[in-house]
Amino acid sequence: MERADQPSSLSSIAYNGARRVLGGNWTGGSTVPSRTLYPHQWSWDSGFIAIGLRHLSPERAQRELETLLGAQWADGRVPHIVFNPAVPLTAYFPSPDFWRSSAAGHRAGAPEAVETSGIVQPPIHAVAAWLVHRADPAASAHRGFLRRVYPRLVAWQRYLTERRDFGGRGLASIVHPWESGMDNSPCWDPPLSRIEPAATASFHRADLDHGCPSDRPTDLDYGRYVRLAEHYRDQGYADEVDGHRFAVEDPGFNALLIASEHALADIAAALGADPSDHQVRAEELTTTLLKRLWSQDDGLFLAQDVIGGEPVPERSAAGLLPLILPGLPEDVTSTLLRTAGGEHFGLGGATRLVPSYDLTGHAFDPARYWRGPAWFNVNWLLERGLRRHGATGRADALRTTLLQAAVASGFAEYVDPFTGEARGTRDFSWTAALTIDLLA
Ligand code: 9YW
Repeated sequence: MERADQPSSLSSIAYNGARRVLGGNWTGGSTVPSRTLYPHQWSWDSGFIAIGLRHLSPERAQRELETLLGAQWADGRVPHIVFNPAVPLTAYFPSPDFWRSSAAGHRAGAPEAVETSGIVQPPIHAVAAWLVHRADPAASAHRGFLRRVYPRLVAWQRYLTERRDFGGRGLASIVHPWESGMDNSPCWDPPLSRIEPAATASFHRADLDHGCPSDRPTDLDYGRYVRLAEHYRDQGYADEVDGHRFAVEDPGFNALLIASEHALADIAAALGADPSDHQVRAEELTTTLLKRLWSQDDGLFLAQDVIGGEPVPERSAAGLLPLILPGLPEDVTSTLLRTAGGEHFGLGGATRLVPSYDLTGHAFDPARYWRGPAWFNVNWLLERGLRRHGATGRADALRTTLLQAAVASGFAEYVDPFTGEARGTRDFSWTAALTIDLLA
């Protein structure tokens, strides 16, 4: 576990603290992101959590993913929340009575035995499943882990590349800001401005019972989130492009989609199946990502507003996430590396960790959720991206800063990108899980 560049005391404090957080947040079949703020199972959280858990217990990591995939809908979608029936409805908003997933008649085929949301989150899951398998291939094979999850993961990816291909070029669209995992990113402000917000008095924000209002999205944002989700629900969660008021191709979401397609190729090969369909698809999606979302002028990938028919002119850390991918042209990777370290994100200079949004952007706020603070999952992905593209020194430095910030912040949900000061909730699961992965 120890590395030459890592004082052993930091490693052991980080490891023991992270293990305590993950133990406390485990519910028996999955892990809550936070006992207070997020008392159910979240989709991309479980992917990151499984990546860390595999070092503590490969079997628990497998269960984490299998519990999530057990709530998959018949159309292949993996819901962004799987609700715990033992938790009171008032603990989190929107609760199951808002989403009404199990109500009869949904063409999308939501499960009847469990309540879920109807939207999705970024598809990190095949990446996670492959890493979990590799932690203990013999035990994984013995339990038939890959064999069970592979068809579900394929159905999930095909839901995204087929039913969510609203731009007609092969990339998946998100239909709600929550689907990006970066809820109130300034990238969603222009497409959201078309949405009439639901009246604030029509819902109760349970998040404000536990979170500080200045760290959270605004009431205006929430009014728009509620309106969009109600509309999707009232259309029976159908995915006809004309039925949507918000449809955006997000570079972060699509980078994970492509990384997962590569992971499916590895999984197929491990199962003795032909990986070539996944490989070809990953290459085609990468070509499309470059054609459609790359902006040389901005030095990173931009989101594309599918309904408005134009790129969203905002620099978000999501636009750096394709760095995790193989097969990018050399000039694109070198530009991305320059952008990460330049005035907009400041890595290795003005900032300790990459902020979620452009430091020079008009909407930058170092405290407010996805409008500036640094997040551990984003920085963990970038650490892998830096390493993949040979920036080893910068990856090592980012890794050390991540470990220090995780411990100093009490495994915070997010931190101030300049000072590392804790923001949001503490004892946050993916912060703990990715700490363990960085130590391994
Ligand atoms: C919410 C659970 C989720 C994350 C998202 C994050 C937040 C839920 O928490 O959304 O109520 O705001 O934005 O990425 O998965 O940790």
